[in-house]
Amino acid sequence: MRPIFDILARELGTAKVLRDEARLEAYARDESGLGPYPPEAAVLCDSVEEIQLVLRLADEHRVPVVPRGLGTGMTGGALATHGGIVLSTERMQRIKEIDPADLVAVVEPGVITGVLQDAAEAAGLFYPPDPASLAMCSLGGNVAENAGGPRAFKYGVTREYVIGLETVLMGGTRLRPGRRTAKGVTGYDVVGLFCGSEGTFGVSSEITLKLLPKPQGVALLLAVFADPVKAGEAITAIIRKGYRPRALELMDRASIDHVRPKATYPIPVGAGAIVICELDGDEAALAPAVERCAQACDESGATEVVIAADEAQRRRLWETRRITSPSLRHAHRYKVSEDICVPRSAIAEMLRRVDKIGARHDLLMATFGHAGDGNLHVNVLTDEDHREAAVAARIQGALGDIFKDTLSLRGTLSGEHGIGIAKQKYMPWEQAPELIEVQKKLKLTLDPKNLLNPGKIFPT
Ligand code: 2HG
Ligand code: ZN
Repeated sequence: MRPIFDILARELGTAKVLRDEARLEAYARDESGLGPYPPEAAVLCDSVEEIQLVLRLADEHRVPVVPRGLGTGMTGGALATHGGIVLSTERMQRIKEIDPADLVAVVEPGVITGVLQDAAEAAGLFYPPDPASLAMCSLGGNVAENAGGPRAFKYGVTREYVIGLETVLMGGTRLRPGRRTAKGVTGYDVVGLFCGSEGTFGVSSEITLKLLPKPQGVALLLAVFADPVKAGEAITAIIRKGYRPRALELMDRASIDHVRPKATYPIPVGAGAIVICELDGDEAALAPAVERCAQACDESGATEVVIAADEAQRRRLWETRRITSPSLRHAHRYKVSEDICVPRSAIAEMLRRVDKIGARHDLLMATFGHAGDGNLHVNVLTDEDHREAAVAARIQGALGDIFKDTLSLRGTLSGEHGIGIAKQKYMPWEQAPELIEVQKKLKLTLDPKNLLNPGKIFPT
């Protein structure tokens, strides 16, 4: 047994240093479906000092450390593929401040995203980033993955809200990059660099977030189309007209049909695709804005447009949208979720190609997600044994085609889930060797022994 675990147990107490197989099970998986990769120990930190201790000792003893929020990541970023320690910030759940004058919140990394949103709203404020897992993901994980969600269409992703960090490097050095002010260009944008670094640069111990005033009103409409391509064209039409809903989502027939029996919102039967369009703003401007979007959908061939009657109905529709991913995972023996992103003008074309890819490889596909951003969750599903060579080859063939088509349309491999271990082999398809090399050098500048979340993002 490595001596570091005894030292950690002595310093932090055995309750915070988990070693037994049964307890480690919970830290061996995430939402990627990859693994299991049980770590040798999971250390549950309560403070920045404890994070520093773990990273100092791990560096001295040359033990890999994998930072973990609440394990909702979809690309294996929080998996201990190289053994070692999983450092969990799940217990650091304090909202330290919500300041309506400075328009900031200061939080510990284990705060659940939805909990911060509710607390901000209770103070008349607004924290926009809304990953679908908002009821069970943490802000530390959101920062590491630069998480996004439906409202990114109008408000952008996590990086746009993280203005300051306290973060600990491998070896234990504590840094406080960023600011509390509305603006600031002192030095490099180190905060921006850490957002989306997938836990390979440092472990956040405190996050300062920008808040907005809470929008006065919110309204939602749902438009039904014969097929996803038509829905994609409607989305492009709304964007071309310069309308600014806060979310512009799509669900295709496979996603809708799957989720309908569990839906708390009655999705029209026979829908080939739906577009969910949510708007916010001043009450007086809202009704005409909804009307304009509804008309754009009509003109693009919607067979039905329904406006949510009240707040309860609006919430029910989002619940239905949010359960799509976990529900598909439970229903199928194998699910791999992609989160490609294509330029907005190419949304309909990508949907056309996805349809062909499913047919070509004889695989069930369900596509949904943040289509207004061109960010499509193309889910490849099968009930066959995905470990069987022929099935695995079909799945790999489909994924390869999805990425090839995405890149040929000038898109990108990942719009919100990151690369992790799920997509690292495709990195050279998108990025030149020089660019990958620069990023690897950057990583080694911050972590010269390559011990913090090793083996992620880049091809190994
Ligand atoms: C969502 O938007 C999540 O629901 C998960 O990003 C997507 O499972 C998926 O494909
Ligand atoms: Zn998503």
